[in-house]
Amino acid sequence: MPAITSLDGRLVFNSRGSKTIEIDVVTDKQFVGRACAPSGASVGKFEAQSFPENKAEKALAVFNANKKKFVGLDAGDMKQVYDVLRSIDKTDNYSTIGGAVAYAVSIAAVDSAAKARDVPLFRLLNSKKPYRFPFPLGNILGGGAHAGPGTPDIQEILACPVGAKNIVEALEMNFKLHSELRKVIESIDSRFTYGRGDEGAWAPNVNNDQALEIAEKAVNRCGFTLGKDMALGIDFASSSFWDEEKKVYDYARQGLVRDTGEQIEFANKLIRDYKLVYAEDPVQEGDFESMAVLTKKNPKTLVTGDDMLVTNASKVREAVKYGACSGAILKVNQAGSLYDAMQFAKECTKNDIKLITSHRSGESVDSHISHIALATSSKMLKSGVLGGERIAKLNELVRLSEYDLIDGMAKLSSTT
Ligand code: 2PG
Ligand code: MG
Repeated sequence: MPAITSLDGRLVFNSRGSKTIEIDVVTDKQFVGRACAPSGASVGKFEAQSFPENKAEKALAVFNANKKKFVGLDAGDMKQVYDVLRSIDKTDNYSTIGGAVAYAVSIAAVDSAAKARDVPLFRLLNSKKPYRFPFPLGNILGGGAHAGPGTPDIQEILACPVGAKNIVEALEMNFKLHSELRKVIESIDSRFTYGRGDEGAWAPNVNNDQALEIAEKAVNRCGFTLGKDMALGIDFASSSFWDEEKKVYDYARQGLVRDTGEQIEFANKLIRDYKLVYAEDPVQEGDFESMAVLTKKNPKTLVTGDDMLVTNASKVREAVKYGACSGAILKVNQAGSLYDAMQFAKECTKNDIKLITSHRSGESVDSHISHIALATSSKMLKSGVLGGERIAKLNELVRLSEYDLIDGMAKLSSTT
C-alpha cells in the first residue's frame, strides 16, 4: 500500500489569474502526486464552496493546520482521504476546509498512488476493461458568464465530432471547426477582434439565434454533415439568466424574456433545428419538471444537468424521480473530493444517466480529468478546444490512446 508520508499546499493561479490551491501528496517518501483546484464562473447553487469565507488563504491555513491527519493513509484509497476530510469538515458544502482543498488533496493522493504503483491513473481508478474514449466536447462560441457584453446570453455552443473514428481525428475535426468559425464570424463582422472567452471559444458580437446559425454554417463550410460527422451541443447555463423574482429567463443581451413554457419551446426548437446531440442546463437548476419534459421529448439528445445536479449523488436521486436528465456533468470540484464525485458517477451509471466529465472555466494545465473520464466511462470529455489549459487535457487523451497497443482502448464511445 502506498502510504502518504508528507503533504504540501501552496497558493498558485488559475487560467483567469485568480488564486487557487495546489497540493502535493508524497507517498513512500518519493512519489509526488500534484493537483491544482479549478474554479467555475457560472456556479451551481448547491456546489461545494471553493474556499472558506471565499478566501484561498484561509483554505490553505485550514489545510496546513490539519495536513498531518492525512499522513499514513493509503493514498490509493479515496474513502480514507474522504473520511479524514469529513472529520475536519462536517458541512454539506465543504465550507470549513473549502472544496478546492478537498479537490486538490483527493486527486493529488491518487496521482501519487498511481505513480507508486506504476500504473496510469485511469487504471488505478478503474481496473475494468474495456475502456472507451470519450468524445471531446469543445466550446467553439461563447457568451454568458464566460464572455463580455455583446456576446450571446447562452454560455456555450459546443462541437462534438460524432463521426470521428479515433481520438486524433476527433480533435482535428474540432480544431478545424473552431478555425472555420472564425472565418465565418469575420465574414459577418469585418471588425471582429478574434476575441475569445474564458475557455478559448470565440466571443463574437452576435445574439443567441445568430450564434447557432453561424456555428451551423461553419460545420457546412468544413464539409461536415451536421449531426453525422459533426454534431453541435449547447450549454445554456440558464440559471445564470433566470430571474427568480419575475420567474422569467432574461435574455438581457438580446433584449427579450421567456417564461418557462417559452424556454422549453425555445430549447426544443434548437434541439430539433440543429440536431443537437447535447443540451446542458436548458432550464434553471431547480426546475426538474421542465427538464423531464425536454428529456422525454428528445431521446436522441443528452439532456444534461450541470448546475442542476452539481455532481451530487442525492441530486441524481431527485432527478431520477422526475426522469429529468439523460446526461450528467461530472465536475469533481462541484462535489468536493474525488470520492464524492465517484459516488455520483455510480449513482448516474446505476440509473442509466450518461456521464460527461468536465473542466471548469478557470483551469490549470492538469490533465487528471482525462483519466477520470476514461475511468468513469464518460461519453464525452468537455474540455474546450483551444488554450494551453484545454489542450493539456486533450493531449493527455492522445497519450492515453497509446494504450491501444496493449488493451485495445482507442475506440470512441457512442454518444448515447
Ligand atoms: C459549465 C462550466 C464549464 P464554469 O458551466 O459547464 O464549461 O463553466 O466552470 O464557469 O461553471
Ligand atoms: Mg454548465
